Amino acid sequence: MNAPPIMTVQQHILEEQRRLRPGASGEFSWLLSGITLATKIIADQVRRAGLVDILGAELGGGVKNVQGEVVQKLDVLANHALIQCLGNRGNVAVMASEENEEPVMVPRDWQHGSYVVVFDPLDGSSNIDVNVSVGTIFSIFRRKPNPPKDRTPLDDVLQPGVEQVAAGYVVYGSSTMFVYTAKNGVNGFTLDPAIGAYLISHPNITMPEQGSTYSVNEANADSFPPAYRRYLAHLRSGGAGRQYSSRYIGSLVADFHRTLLKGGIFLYPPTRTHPKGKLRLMYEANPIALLAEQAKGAAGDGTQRILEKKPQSLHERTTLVVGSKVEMEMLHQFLRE
Ligand code: AFP
Repeated sequence: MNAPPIMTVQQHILEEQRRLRPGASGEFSWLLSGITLATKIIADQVRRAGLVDILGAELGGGVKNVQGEVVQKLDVLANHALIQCLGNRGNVAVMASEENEEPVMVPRDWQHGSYVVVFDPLDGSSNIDVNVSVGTIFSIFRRKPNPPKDRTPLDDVLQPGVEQVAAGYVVYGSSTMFVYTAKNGVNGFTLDPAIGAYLISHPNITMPEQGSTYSVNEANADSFPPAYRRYLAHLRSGGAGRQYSSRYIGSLVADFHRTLLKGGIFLYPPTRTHPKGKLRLMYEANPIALLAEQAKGAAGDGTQRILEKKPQSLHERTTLVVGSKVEMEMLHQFLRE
């Protein structure tokens, strides 16, 4: 009987809560189970993307698939799954999604719901029709105490990343993996499709201090600020003490997942077309930054910690650099010079 214990994500969350916050109401684990449920629905749809006509560009309203069902774009479907599964937990007052212009208020729980969940339901979805990994990213906040009478859903959402109580992602890759932090380290769970449960597969993930991969869209390199260009040339020349490879999928969850497990650095610097960076602060950079820091890596925008940025709007963009300690410190040296 030397086999490791089978531990589901639900069990893990409950045990962590019992250990760290005895007397916790269980509300938080109930909320997270809404996310795991939604992501199992999404994983199932992603697996079938080639079979039912739901992949690729929007086909227009009213288009039917072979079963005569109205075709829904996969990211719309993923958004609905999360909104449905979180909206009936009873403790989520506000949700905000990459797919919705404005935050979504949960009318029934607006008064007493204590959580705010921000998500990108299907990040990297432009990769879906070429069978490349995509992901769901989420970030959870508590609602601010003592709100003004006229508080709006947006007031609840616009909190800096340091206020996150948990964050994570699911990568729909060669297997489906759920990776999350509740600010007590990072743990990874792999979906066992036979029993429909996420089982712990990567306990206490720690980013290596230095990796040997950098990840950046090099087609934009001519318009990166000079310090970024010099830094990348330094890595290529072996100046960081090892030979680097470049890996870029163009799907943040997949690119970060590799960086988290193998170390190295992911960069989306300012470019000519996106002078303030391309990635979204609230539902891409913030959750990824919390995971990176909890795994002993670092994340910034070139000048400050991502987690300290005060968001001005829900869909705000930011530069993002995230990765291992050594690569991040070296980058900051170049940016300071
Ligand atoms: P899509 O969801 O439109 O595919 O965008 C993906 C993304 O937001 C992020 O997942 C990638 O890291 C980044 O964009 C890729 O951007 P470039 O195509 O400009 O490299």
